[in-house]
Amino acid sequence: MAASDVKLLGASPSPYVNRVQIALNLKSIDFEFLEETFGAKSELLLKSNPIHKKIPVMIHNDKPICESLIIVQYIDEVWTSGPTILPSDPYDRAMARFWAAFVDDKWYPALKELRMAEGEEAKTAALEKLMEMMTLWEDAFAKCGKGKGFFGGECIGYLDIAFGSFLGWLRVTEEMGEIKLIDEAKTPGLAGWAERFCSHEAVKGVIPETEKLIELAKMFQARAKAQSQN
Ligand SMILES: N[C@@H](CCC(=O)N[C@@H](CS)C(=O)NCC(=O)O)C(=O)O
Repeated sequence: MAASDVKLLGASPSPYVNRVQIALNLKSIDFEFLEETFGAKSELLLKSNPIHKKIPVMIHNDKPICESLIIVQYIDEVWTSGPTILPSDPYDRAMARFWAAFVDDKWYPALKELRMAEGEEAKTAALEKLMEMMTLWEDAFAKCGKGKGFFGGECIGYLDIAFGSFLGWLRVTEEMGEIKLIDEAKTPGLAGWAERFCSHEAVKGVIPETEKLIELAKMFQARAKAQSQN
């Protein structure tokens, strides 16, 4: 597949964009990365994703595909020769989709809530909620991974990509809040998985360094504060 056939509209700090980068890397597909400027939306983005106006958008042979998880599934369906991303067993596939939806609907909003929480009471409540979810993840890892190294089993799969793409932002929350969310003692399965995931060839260099994300997080916080005072 020629490089010009696949374009990705995105921004490196976005975990949703990182999902698509990882899936394309896994399948060894060359693509052109079109970096969107933070706070501005290019004409191409508005034209390609007029409904949500969000990144990522993948343009394949001039046809836009939106929504990160839909793009990852599309990649798996189009490039069947590379490693398989979705589990082949229908039940395993259903579970991977269930937990991937949990990332977007419940877990990431809870992580964000903790990062933005102000005051001890709000922070403690948000942390408690998130720690309960981390226990659920430890259990889901054992069940989905069936004792192997990844949620997808021997290899990185759909749920690894869906959840793992948020590890950079998880570390930001840990460092800024001086807390531990993935812990050798409490969540040993996840701790080993996070290490393996981040050092995988398809992932290395995709998830930005924590320091860079912290700078961005501070900017978001300052902006949210300024907006709430206006
Ligand atoms: N559900 C979408 C979420 C994508 C998303 O929230 N993208 C953010 C960047 S991290 C964005 O484009 N935000 C711009 C906006 O909300 O206007 C997906 O999975 O692709």
